[in-house]
Amino acid sequence: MAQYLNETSRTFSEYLLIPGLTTKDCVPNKVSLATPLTKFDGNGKPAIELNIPFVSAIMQSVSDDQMAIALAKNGGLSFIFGSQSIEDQVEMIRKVKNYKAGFVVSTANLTPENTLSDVLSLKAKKGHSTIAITSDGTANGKLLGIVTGRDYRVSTDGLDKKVHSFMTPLSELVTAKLGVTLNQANDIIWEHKLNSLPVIDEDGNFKFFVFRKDYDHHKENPSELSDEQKKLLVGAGINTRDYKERVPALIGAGADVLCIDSSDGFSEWQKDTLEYIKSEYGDSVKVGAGNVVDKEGFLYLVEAGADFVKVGVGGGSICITREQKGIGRGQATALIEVAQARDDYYASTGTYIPICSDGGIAQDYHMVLALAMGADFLMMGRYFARFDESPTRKLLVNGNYVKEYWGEGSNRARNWQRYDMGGDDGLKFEEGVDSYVPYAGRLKDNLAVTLGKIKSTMCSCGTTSITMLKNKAKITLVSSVSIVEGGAHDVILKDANR
Ligand code: RVP
Repeated sequence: MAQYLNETSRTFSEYLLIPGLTTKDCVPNKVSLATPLTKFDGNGKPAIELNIPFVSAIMQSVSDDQMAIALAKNGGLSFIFGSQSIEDQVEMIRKVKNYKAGFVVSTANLTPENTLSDVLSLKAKKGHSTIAITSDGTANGKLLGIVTGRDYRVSTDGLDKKVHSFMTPLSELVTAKLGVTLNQANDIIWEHKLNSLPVIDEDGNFKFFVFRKDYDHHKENPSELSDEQKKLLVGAGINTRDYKERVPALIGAGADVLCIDSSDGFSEWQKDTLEYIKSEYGDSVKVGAGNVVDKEGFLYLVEAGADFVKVGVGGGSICITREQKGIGRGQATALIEVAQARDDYYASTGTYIPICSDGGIAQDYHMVLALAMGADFLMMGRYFARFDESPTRKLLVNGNYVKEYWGEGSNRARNWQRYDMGGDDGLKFEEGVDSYVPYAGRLKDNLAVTLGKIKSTMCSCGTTSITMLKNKAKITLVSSVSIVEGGAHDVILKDANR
């Protein structure tokens, strides 16, 4: 006989938080939103930690290199979608890792024998006005000088003028030796009022530029998520089909963390994929798995080697899996059960495996509820799809600006691997829709408001960290009648659009 779970499966909207004592030192600017992304290592610390508890969904309409850069600059992380060729995904990862967050390998280089015409066309092609002049015109040749817009005047200089006659030669350049830290490099930049500082090795070979404007950007984004070389962190989605080719290519391109992307992750396909990655790379490659909705699924993926586990089936805003297949579970109920399983696993083994609540966040307050219910971080699609930085078109529909947003299970995405049940004849039915979401502007501005709300709620609960919130939160179920009470009611609104 089938097993019946008597507990009703519930969503976030059915819960609220009860305020706790807010002490005077419990103020929003003291709240830390740092949270683990991957399994804790032997030192009791996560191998990777996020500065805000958000990752963007592994979707064509959400997570490309632009989104990844914007989100990492603000403390979160994107998983670049895997439903594209390995080459294209690798290229996106490279773009994020080469983003100018500190030491930049120069992509605009010439030799002294090149001409002003070459300088102008390279500048037009690459968009950089600082060009390194090296012995062989590569990014690692002997540095001989640099050319910037201040070294020539297009109106009076002949286009065939040789670079060596107008470049700023090495003898007049301030340079730094390889090994310099970013802070030291910035001190040199300020001391000498430079726009760029070339970094060279002991033999005079060119290695990097450090740009003044990057440092300014860096200061504007204090929660930036970057590695030791100040390169932004980025994740990548993978599938259970071509991982033997895709994973090495992504790791080679610098992906910091991987995640197996599947609507139903409680499968032997995921186990095989995890085991392959761990046997090839040991613990040096971090990989998440999912999605699951109960303890059994969680433990299965953990035993197979997952560094984090994603929770949620059928709750995504564009997802119709529940309607199509009749599988799934209310997101809140799934999360609460898996969070308990994670805590029990930690208590019995000493190993902490972070969990991610994926999909179904429809209101900002759902985020703080999900964290209180035990999510270490949240994956969101709809939320990020609304911003300038998402990869889709912004359109004017019925007088309102919208952005396109489609599911990975829609015909448009053609991501059949995500719904793979082992056959080889493609998908027979859709599990996602093609839709619009209201356009909302810049990611940074929206995040500031959302994070402000989360911090404010955490203070109302008397907590200043996500761990404290998980341990101290008091959560109550709400009746459908009291949900009505929670909005404006029994008044005539002056702004009918509210
Ligand atoms: P949401 O944030 O509610 O828009 O949900 C995003 C999540 O929905 C994704 O992270 C993924 O788990 C799921 N998804 C993506 N495509 C589809 C689909 O086509 N059914 N579902």
